Amino acid sequence: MNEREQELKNKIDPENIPHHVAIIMDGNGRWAAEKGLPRHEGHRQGVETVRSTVRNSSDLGIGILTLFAFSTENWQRPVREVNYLMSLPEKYFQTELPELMRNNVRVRLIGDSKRLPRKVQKAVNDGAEKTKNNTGMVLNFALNYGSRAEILMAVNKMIEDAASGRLKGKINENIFSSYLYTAGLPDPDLLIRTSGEQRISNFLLWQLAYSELWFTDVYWPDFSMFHLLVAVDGYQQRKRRFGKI
Ligand code: V0D
Repeated sequence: MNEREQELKNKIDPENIPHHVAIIMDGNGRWAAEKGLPRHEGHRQGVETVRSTVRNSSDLGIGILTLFAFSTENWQRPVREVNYLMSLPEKYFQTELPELMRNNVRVRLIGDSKRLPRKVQKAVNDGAEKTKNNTGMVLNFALNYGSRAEILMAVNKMIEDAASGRLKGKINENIFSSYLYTAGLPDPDLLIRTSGEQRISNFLLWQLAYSELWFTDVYWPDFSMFHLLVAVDGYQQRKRRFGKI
């Protein structure tokens, strides 16, 4: 950690770290375009930022990190770009599995993974399987994820379960949550979106109902420990302000 980061770190209350942080990792393409590089270079650098952010989040004591890696809308990108993106999960585990094990990180997936290419399904299932007994931070990758589709999937499952008698009576918030991909996980305390856009973009619509939203202009490949600490500090300041009222 550099001096600027250490200074911020000292400001942060270790008792009040957001337990669940979700991130919309935006701006890889713009980062590459500004440097005159092809888009895939932005994605490649984006994976490096995933690596460092996983380590930094775990070091900070964040309990759950949820990363929006690929949305159901991302299929509309050029085929070559989609193909490149689909190679990333396998590459990620090839290089990162030892460190994930060392840091005791458990990988989980949210989204409609059944509709991903076979080799991607295998890579992510293997990664989740190999890390399933780790007891440290939960690293949740949202892959082929869309929140409205998730809500409809949940509704349709509830209809099915009601018809077969497995689900009885009125549906409350807890029952509804248990039908979502995020079943068993607490809602995010903090959502971070990089690259200047201030939208939720069909990400965790139900789960973000009470979350603090933090937007930064920094492109995802440039997102560092410093920016994570700024976001956590901002989160803590907002919480403190609430406490005073
Ligand atoms: C590119 C920025 C890690 C966003 C981050 C398939 C776009 C880097 C993964 C990954 C992507 C996903 C699941 C998993 C392990 C790793 C990833 C995609 C894109 C889309 F189990 N980075 N990453 N997946 N990028």
